[in-house]
Amino acid sequence: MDIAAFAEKIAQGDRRSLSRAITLVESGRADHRTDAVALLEALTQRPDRPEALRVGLSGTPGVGKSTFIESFGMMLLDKGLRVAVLAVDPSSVRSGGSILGDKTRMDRLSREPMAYIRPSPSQTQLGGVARRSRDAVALCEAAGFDVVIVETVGVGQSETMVAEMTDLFLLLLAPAGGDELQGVKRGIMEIADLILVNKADGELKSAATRTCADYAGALRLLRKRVQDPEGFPKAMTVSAVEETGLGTAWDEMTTLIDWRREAGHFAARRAEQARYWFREDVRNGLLAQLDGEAARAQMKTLGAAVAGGEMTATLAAEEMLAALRK
Ligand SMILES: Nc1nc2c(ncn2[C@@H]2O[C@H](COP(=O)(O)OP(=O)(O)O)[C@@H](O)[C@H]2O)c(=O)[nH]1
Ligand SMILES: [Mg+2]
Repeated sequence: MDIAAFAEKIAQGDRRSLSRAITLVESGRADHRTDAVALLEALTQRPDRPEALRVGLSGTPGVGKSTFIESFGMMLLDKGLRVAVLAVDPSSVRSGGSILGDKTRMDRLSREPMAYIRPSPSQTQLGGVARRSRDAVALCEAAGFDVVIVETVGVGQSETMVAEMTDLFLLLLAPAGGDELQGVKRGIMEIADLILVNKADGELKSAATRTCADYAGALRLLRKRVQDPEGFPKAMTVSAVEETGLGTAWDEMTTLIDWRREAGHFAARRAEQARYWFREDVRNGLLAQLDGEAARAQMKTLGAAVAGGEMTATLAAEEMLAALRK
C-alpha cells in the first residue's frame, strides 16, 4: 500500500479515502494494523496538520442525541464549519447495532457534502471500539473537519473513554418529570463541561428550565477543576427540534475552549490523552498476546500443572511471562 499517497488524499479531504482509512483502523487484521499505524503516523507528522475541535456527546437513549447532532451540525455548517460525527456505541458490542440503526438517522446532515457521519464499529470489546474510535477521530481531524463530534450512549465506561478522546464533553439530558435529579452518575457529572437539557419546548419547557436549574445547582457543588474558567461547567436548556439555544451552546463551547487554549489546558489535556492511549495500547497489546493460540495452550498446560500440584503458581506464572517475552 502507498501510505504517502493515501495520507495525501485524506489530507485533501477526500471522503472515500477517509472512509477506507477508518475501515482500516477498525480492522483487527495484523497487516491492516501495520498499514493503519503507518498511515496515522504519516498524517500526524505533517507540518500543516489541521486541528479540529473534538466534542464528546453523551446521553441515554431517547434524550435526543441524534436530533441534536443533526440540528447542531446543520448550524455549524451554516457557520462554514465542516462537521464529522462518529459513534462509540457500547450496545454494538453486544448486538452489532449502530447509531444509524435507530430511528433518527440524521437525514439532513448525512446529505450535506461538508458533513461526514460514521456509525460505530461492531466489536466484541468496548476497549477495542474505543481505541479505534480514537484513531477515527484523528483521521477526521487530519481530513480537515473543523468539529468532530463523538457520540456515545450513557452506559458504563463509554463516557470515560469518549472524554479521553475529546476536548469538550457535552452531557445531554431530558427534562425530569418530578423534582429528582435523573440519577446521573456523579462520575459523568464530573467529566461534563456543558450540560444541555434538551426538549425545552412546548409542554416540556418549564420542566426543562427546572431541571436545568437543578443541574446548575448540582454542578456548583462539584469540586472546582483547574481547566475551568469562572462559571464552568455550565447547564443550559436547548431544543433540538425547535433549534433554540444551539447558537448559545456553541458560543459557550468556544468561550470555554478559547480560555483553555489561552491558559495552556487544551494542549496539556491532549498530551495527557496521548499518554493515556499509549498506555491503553500497551496494556491491550499484552492482553492480546495472552489470547494467541500458543499462549492459550501454554496457559492451559501450566494451569493444569499448577492445579495438579506439580508446580507452584509462582513458578508457572514466571514461566508463562518468560514465554511471552520471547
Ligand atoms: N419535544 C422535543 N422532542 C425531541 C427533541 N429532540 C429530540 N426529541 C424527540 O425525542 C425522541 C428521541 O430522539 P433521538 O434524537 O432519536 O434520541 P437519541 O436516542 O438520544 O439519539 C424522538 O422522538 C425525537 O423527536 C426536542 O428538542 N424537543
Ligand atoms: Mg440516536
